Amino acid sequence: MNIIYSLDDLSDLQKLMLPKEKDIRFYEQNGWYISDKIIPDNILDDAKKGAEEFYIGKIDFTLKNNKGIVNDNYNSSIAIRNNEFVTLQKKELHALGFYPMISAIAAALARTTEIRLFSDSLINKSPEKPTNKGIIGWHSDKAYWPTCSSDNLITAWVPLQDCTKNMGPLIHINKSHLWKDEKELKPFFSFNNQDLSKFENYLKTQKPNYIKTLMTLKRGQVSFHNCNTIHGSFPNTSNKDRLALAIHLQDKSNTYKKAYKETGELIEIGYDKICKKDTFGNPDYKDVDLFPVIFREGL
Ligand SMILES: O=C(O)CCC(=O)C(=O)O
Repeated sequence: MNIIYSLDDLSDLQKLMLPKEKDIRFYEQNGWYISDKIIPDNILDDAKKGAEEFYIGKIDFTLKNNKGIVNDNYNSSIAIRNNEFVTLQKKELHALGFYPMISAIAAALARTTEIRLFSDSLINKSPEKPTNKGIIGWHSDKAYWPTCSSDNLITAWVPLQDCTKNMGPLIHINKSHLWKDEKELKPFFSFNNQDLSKFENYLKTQKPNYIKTLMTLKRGQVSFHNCNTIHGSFPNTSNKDRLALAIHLQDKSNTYKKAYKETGELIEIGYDKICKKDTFGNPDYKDVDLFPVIFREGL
């Protein structure tokens, strides 16, 4: 199942849609980038079908272990359903998550020659419910990955349908990846926090010029964000589900590094529990089964 793609796998038209130097600079300055329509309809149609099958328990490949990962069941009173590592379990989601244009763009933006999977999340945001609005709290991905040595990991967010403003699109705070060392921001971060206003009130006083950008994308477009970019999303007030696949990607340089809680306790993130160990007994972020290479330049 694991093919390593290179620029040679892209058509001439696809190569023209890769980010130019000015786009890469935009990404580096703002912490996010939106692609053209790069995913063909058939891949998205199949992925939607694959997601529906995944949700009723049909999978094509079994993970060796899923004890540390998020794997929500359907819950009628909760608007968000989040399932990780679906690209390694369902072939149509694999085809979407490993679509070569995604990792080629990620490699260009991160100025790296290799892209490896770090994880993925299939996120369904239903229309808001009386019991749960389905907000995704402000967070940076890196806050969840203190054991990663690199600040250059990148996430591709792929909505499986047009994502309009009322569907609660992903929102990035421009340039917030540059605040990565500001420890006072960290207590606000939580994917599950249903209160987006507390952090915004803080920003209004501490970063009065902050700008939020909505990833209102057309089906087939992809948004990319740096692992330190602060993002979240508001409720889905439409009458349709907002289904999206987030693919978290490692740049070539990323390795495991030991990280500690304030109490001195060693931090173990979920993926550390299921990946192979390296020769020193540490989590191996090059484990070919969990973190396969997707793209390598100049194969
Ligand atoms: O789908 C969303 O609103 C959040 C996705 C997310 O947190 C991510 O792409 O890293």
